[in-house]
Amino acid sequence: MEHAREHAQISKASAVASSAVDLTAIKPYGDTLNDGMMQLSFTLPVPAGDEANEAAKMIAKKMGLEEPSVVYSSDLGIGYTFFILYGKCQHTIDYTAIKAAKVDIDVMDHQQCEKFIAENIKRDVVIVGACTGTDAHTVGIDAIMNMKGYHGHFGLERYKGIIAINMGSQVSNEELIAKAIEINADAILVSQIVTQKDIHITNLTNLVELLEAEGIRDRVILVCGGPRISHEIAQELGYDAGFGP
Ligand code: B12
Repeated sequence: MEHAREHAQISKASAVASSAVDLTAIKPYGDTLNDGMMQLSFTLPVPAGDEANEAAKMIAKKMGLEEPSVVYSSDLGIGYTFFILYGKCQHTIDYTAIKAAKVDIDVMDHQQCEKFIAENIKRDVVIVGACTGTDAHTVGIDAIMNMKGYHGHFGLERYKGIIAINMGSQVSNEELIAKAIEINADAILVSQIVTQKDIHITNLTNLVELLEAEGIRDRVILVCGGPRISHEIAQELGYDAGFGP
């Protein structure tokens, strides 16, 4: 009973807090509204110790965080230290003025997709996908393509009216394109999980260039996905759509 009352009080308090939010000037929230509290983590190439902690706080101050405090630091060995640090952000954002790029479509579920294909396309849709370049992460592309799917949604292999060919990982752009031409693919799906040194950008750009050179870019729907992919980035790179986690 006491627990339920506490819960009701907390819900009431949070409803009041959210109605007091000025959406034209939002800032990070930690303990109380507009306190600006942020947590960040990073590594410095210096051995752990008081000087290292001081250096971390100085970096945070230079980034505009006030009252920085190191709440955790750990020696990573051979002269590197990892930090978790709190600080107060002074900047605000006008949330009402934000325009985010979105995939602007009506989302169809499994049955609706199958019905749409049967009634409108009236033939099998051929889709080839791969995790490309040196990237060995298969779980993302499997989530989208494999029969069992992900998070309660079946993958494309399960769909009536779709022929889904999952080439797996570490597939070169050239191999992917050769397969797409061989099977006359309607769509190419690309997964990029490793993003170190922006390798995903280089690799995704190269695929578009090769498709253009082959003269087939306009004949396929080109979609990419991965943890650092957004629809906006995908479109900038010349893709029709992009999806993150
Ligand atoms: C499992 C794993 C591995 C396994 C992969 C096994 C396999 N068969 O896939 C193994 C052990 C092989 C591995 C190796 C490496 N890994 Co690894 N790995 C992971 C881990 C723990 C999980 C990845 C995963 O499966 N996620 C689950 C899936 C479902 O999520 P997802 O891939 O993001 O996919 C979703 C979306 O992104 C999207 N999506 C993805 N692709 C597509 C495609 C389309 C078309 C669409 C529509 C959507 C879509 O939909 C999916 C569902 O929501 C991550 C850390 C993490 N927690 O994410 C590190 C991680 C990805 N690995 C990392 C690294 C560095 C490596 C190695 C380089 C390590 C090393 N030094 O050897 C090697 C890379 C080798 C190589 N050549 O690629 C880093 C990448 C860092 C970076 N910024 O690039 C991570 C983030 C770990 C880390 N924090 O450092 N790894």
